Amino acid sequence: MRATRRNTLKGGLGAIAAVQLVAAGGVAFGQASVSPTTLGLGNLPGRERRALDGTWRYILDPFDVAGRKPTGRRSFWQNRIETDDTGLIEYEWSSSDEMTVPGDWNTAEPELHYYDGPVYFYRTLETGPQQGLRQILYFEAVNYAATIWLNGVEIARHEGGFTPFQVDITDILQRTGSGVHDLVVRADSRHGPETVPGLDFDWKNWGGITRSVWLVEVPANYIRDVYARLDGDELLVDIALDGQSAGNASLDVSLSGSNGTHAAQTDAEGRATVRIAIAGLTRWSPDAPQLYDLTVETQSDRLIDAIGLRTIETRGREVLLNGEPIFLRGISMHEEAFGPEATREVSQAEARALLAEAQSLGCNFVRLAHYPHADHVARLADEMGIMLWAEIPVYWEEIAYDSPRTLALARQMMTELVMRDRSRASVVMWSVANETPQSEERTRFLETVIADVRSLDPSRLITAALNKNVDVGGVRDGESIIEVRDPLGESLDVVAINQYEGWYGNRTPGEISQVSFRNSYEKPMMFSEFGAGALYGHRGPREERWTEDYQAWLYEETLKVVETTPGCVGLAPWLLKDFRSPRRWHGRFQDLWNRKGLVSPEGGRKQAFFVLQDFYRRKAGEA
Ligand code: GCB
Repeated sequence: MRATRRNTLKGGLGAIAAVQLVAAGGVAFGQASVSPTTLGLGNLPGRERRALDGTWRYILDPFDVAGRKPTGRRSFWQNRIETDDTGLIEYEWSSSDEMTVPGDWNTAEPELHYYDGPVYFYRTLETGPQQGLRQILYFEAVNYAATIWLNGVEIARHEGGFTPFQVDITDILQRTGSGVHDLVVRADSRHGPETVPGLDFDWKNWGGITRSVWLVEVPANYIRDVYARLDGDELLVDIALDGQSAGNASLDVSLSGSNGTHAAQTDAEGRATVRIAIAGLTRWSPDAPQLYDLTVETQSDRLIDAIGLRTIETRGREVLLNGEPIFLRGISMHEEAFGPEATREVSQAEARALLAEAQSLGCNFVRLAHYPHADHVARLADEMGIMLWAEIPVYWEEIAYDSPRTLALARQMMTELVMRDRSRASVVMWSVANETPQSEERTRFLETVIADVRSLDPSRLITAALNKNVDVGGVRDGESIIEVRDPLGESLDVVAINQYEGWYGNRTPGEISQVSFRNSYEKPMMFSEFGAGALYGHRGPREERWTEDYQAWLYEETLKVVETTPGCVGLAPWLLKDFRSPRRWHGRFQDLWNRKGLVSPEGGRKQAFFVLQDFYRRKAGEA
């Protein structure tokens, strides 16, 4: 079965989806013949859908034998049963172990805590062809590489652990008819030299079907995507229809709170743009996170999305929200829920708790590090009034910046993220990378990704967290001037830097005031990270590392520098909550957790939390 993409994207990005990305570790199942839809359905929550979450069976293949040396005996993608004429079969789905989807296998089973490799998942899917409807399997995220089979036939592959992909199974169902179908997913959590991220990253590599799986039903002629953003006093709505009657079709668009319905006609390719005057409607902001229902209706389909109306732009060294300068009172955060043991799966309620903690800290901005967080996070932020930074895991130096395969992968990931979230008012910034080493290849690589983002979504700011090894501009009277001179800065709207004065390197927190930061670009600058490790409850003299007191002191000193840095539009210190990382080995203080959180895994607030909270209260008062 060939899953074809029916629409290509304007701006020459169509080629991305044609790239056949082989699973990490070079696993390829015969000739690559399928490719999942990269640019598929927008607005998942607005669709008719059935969750395929719950109990799935699983089989572990630690040596990747089935992938590398497939035989009928271990063809896990088929639901085979041994009978006299089939010969030996060394697995049986109906007696295999069970696991809950969505979830990560690391916390589901104690013995899988550090398992890194392929796992096959199985469940049945009861459905059949439906007159006038298309049925689409939608995976919110599988970490890291996924292969999907329906009734033993490979129907899709996808690489990248944090973005959605989908496959239209309508035609298969037409052929196979109604009944109980076998659905198998292979999730391979391994990374390699050409993956994104690469082989080294500072978070736990949670493996599995980590977000929900859906069977989405859309009419044969359906609204595939709606992209809404402000253009001055007008809402600009781009609509893409799919299906045989997508071209020259009529549709209606309306926005709650504004008068009337706007009729339009699609072009031959099924696209239309509608402009809606929004004078008099409330602009979305952290102080007033007002949302309006945007409804698009065709003859056969109707899609509603709750959207916020706001602009975000820069003016010289300022960031303007709805035309007014804004200071980003931020915090960085990984996607891990509160609790004694972290998990990758973060439910809506858990995501809300994390964002609410950021708001208690006084934040109006959250950096979602270092990869796309779940779909519901930006929706919650829309509702709660939090601006977001959304990023892909082009992270550190172990990315093959000279590899066309890796570039295609990064472009695909960024595209999947932007297509998913580009109507969310909360997302104000796309970040293309974190702490990448300076080289020509790196800069060219990221400039290509940036060009994609600008063509997909010209309405947001683009940034990247630049490396802490910024050039030292000079030393004067014992003072160090650190200037941001990464050539990538040319292509960014906001220059963001990660800096760890007082933690990494030789300076103590007391010496942080000797440093001043400069940005050589006539652009806004922000601190995308700073911080120190502290074990919750560990108190002592402030000179002692790992104490809450040291961390609080470092915050006090760094915040003074933040205040005096010219053109500094905000900060997102590292980070809200301690998180799991296998490369944090200190037995006493880390115990395989990165302890730079302002709160402990279970939510205990450290002293530095209150230092930053005071600072943000003051900043909010100044606004
Ligand atoms: C960084 C990275 C972040 C790490 C952090 C640390 O610069 O961007 O992912 O977790 O430092 O704790 O060292």
